[in-house]
Amino acid sequence: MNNAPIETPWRLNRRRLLQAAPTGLIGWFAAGGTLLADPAAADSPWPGLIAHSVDPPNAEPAVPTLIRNWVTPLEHFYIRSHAVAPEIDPGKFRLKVEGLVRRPTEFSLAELLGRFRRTETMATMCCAGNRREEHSLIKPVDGVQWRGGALGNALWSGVSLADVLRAVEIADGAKHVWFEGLDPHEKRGEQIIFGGSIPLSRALAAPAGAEPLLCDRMNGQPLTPDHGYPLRTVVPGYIGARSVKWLGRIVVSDRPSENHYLATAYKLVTESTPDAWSQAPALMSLPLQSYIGSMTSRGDGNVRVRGYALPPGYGDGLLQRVELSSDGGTNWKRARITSEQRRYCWVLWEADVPAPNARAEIVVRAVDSEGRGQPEKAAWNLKGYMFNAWHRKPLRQP
Ligand SMILES: Nc1nc2c(c(=O)[nH]1)N[C@H]1C(S)=C(S)[C@@H](COP(=O)(O)O)O[C@H]1N2
Ligand SMILES: [Mo]
Repeated sequence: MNNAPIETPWRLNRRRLLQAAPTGLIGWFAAGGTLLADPAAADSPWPGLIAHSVDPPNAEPAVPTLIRNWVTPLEHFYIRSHAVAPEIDPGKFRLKVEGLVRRPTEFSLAELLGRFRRTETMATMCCAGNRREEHSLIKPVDGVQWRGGALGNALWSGVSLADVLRAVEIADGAKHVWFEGLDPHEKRGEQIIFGGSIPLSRALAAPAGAEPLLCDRMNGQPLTPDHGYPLRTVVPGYIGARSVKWLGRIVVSDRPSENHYLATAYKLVTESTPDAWSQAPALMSLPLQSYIGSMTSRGDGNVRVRGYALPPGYGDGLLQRVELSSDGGTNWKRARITSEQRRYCWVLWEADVPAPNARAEIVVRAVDSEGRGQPEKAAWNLKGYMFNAWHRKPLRQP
């Protein structure tokens, strides 16, 4: 990774944007609008991302940038790692598949990719900690204070996890599939690795085009070191933590993984007691989500609002509608979906809503395909996961 100072794309973009912007947008800037304001991007070693930390790498794009594309370009794809990316020699790399299987196997990359059909999955990866910054307004929690950019949509490609599991012949009693990363790091004085598991049923049954993958390519390029080179899992609809990067071992088991990131982290608890941690279920499916990315004054009393919405990871993984209010939730206006719509993929939307005055607040909420909406308020939890309250954004920062 290049740590040298760079001319930040943020400064370039802002200047270019101002040059190219329609007058309405310049008016919005001049009026102190909140569009794109992102000082932290200036210090980031990743062009295109706001850095929260460099070691380990944690960075997210500014949301106005993120929502320009339905398929997220790599330079704007968030990075969430618990350790610096390990250096892995692709020639020496081996994936072990073992546990409750009749044919435990060790695959080289070439064997894995040569033996199974190439499979593509379009899916949105999203961190369970996305929007933690807002969650911390209820009561502060530790962890990376993600804004609304800890997600990205990509075309993942590799081999189907189900194909590999069938080839090694799953034995009786198998219920869970463990994944282990090759990224040892220290946690409370101990060396641990990142890992987790998913139910076997999820690994085996998935709609075509949304299959969990052992993935070596992202948007047509080899995975970058930060995104898990040479191999990672991708589990559509599940929290990002279940998509294990730098995958080194798969274990089929009758029980969930005992790895820290499955057994103790990524759970909703309100107090840190052994009982609370052991009793809470491990988080899997992503919650329904929506977010306002940009607001542009139209000069006619309306404001054009753009953003994203993410269907939940349960059910059919689709959305019914996205709606906005500028009067605190009395009247709602349906947004136009401006992107493709696919299972477990986000949508981009836009809407023109009345801006009654400069202090007005715009609110967005999404509704899933079964008619369930987002909560107006979200419950606090110790780790600040799964925050999906209606997103509110004042037209102008006070
Ligand atoms: N081995 C390993 N896999 C990992 C992680 C990690 O730290 N180590 N982070 C997880 C988390 S919390 C998320 S949200 C996603 C982020 O994937 P990305 O960095 O490619 O966006 O990777 C997951 N897989
Ligand atoms: Mo995450």
